[in-house]
Amino acid sequence: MKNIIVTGGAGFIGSNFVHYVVKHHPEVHVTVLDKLTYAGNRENLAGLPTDRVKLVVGDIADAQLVNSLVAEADAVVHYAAESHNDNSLQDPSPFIQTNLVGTFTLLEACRLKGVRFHHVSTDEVYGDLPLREDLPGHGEGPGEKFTDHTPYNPSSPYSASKAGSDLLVRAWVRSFGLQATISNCSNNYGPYQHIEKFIPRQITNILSGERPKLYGDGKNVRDWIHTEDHSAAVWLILTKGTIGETYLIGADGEKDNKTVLELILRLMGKDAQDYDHVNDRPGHDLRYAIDATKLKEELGWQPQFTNFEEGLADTIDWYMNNREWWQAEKAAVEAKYAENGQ
Ligand code: NAD
Ligand code: TDX
Repeated sequence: MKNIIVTGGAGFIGSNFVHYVVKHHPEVHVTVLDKLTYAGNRENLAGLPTDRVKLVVGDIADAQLVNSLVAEADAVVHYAAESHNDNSLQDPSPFIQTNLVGTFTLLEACRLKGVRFHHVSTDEVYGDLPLREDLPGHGEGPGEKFTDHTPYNPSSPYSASKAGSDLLVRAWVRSFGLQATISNCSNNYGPYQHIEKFIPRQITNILSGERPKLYGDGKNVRDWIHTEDHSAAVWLILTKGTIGETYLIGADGEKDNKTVLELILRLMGKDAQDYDHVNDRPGHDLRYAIDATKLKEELGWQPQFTNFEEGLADTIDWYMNNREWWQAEKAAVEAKYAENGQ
């Protein structure tokens, strides 16, 4: 595994993975293929050694470009996607183009060249779970978290497009013998996350003197994992995972949105009630929760960043210390939300 392509490597999780590989695997050269959409930023790769990381600005749906890059690679790690649920409710079309047609284009290139493929996906393909308080026994029994046997049941155009891309990968494995694995991870947090997403939006609201915005009653639960733990899991699956298998990645980090927001406010020295309730997201998934037993037992993965409060405090520091990274975009992101009463 000397030459890898990381698609979407200038986005949030992809760039964290590139930093992780540069730090921990000195023998590896990374080619980042990224279109630099609104969510991609070449600054996310700043400071990395140019002899080990090369950025190619281009579209994963450009078959000619993809074929030429894949011909030189040992593996493709596929992060590139349209990734924001709220955007998919306003305009689904780029989600279909990038997440489905783009993934198809990469799969065809890897099939033709016999190249290893790892597909990065989300727990949202499984739909949602009932809130623990609504479950008999309070949600501790089997079947009350997602496993790789949970039926697909996506809710939004975003999650449906990711579910479709996962199924394409499975078909390419079965029908063409593609050397591929899939991982479905829970909600990531950490540096370089776009300020449209929940945690950075609230931190940057507070830093800009605006009130944080909570959708609905804030009871919806997300299963938070630090992006560094996600990167370690993806590397392990890429190098040691069983071909054709799906691994779920999660760090037992379930928290409702209200709790997370109140913690952010407290860590930033504000009154924990100092936020607005805004319009809920249509079709808003109630709860995600991952059972990562397979990844732990088969590949020996364990999350390292399990102190959420500490990880959140570091993330807050990162946004405080990197204002120039987000400030220019803040007003436009908020104006777009305001159009929907959010
Ligand atoms: P992001 O939106 O921050 O980054 C996406 C990157 O892909 C950007 O750099 C963008 O420029 C690039 N891109 C978009 N369309 C492209 C195209 N057509 N060609 C080339 N590049 C393109 O997303 P993220 O949050 O870092 O998510 C990365 C991946 O991880 C996605 O596949 C997402 O589904 C998955 N995932 C995300 C989370 C999460 O919590 N954010 C959780 C589980 C899985
Ligand atoms: O301002 C907000 N207020 C709010 O209450 C925003 C932006 C979000 N929310 C809520 C909605 C969700 O319940 O916070 C929760 C998290 O929202 P997002 O950050 O938009 O994430 P989510 O919809 O859970 O999806 C994320 O995790 C799974 C990523 O964006 C996806 O790419 C990934 O697949």
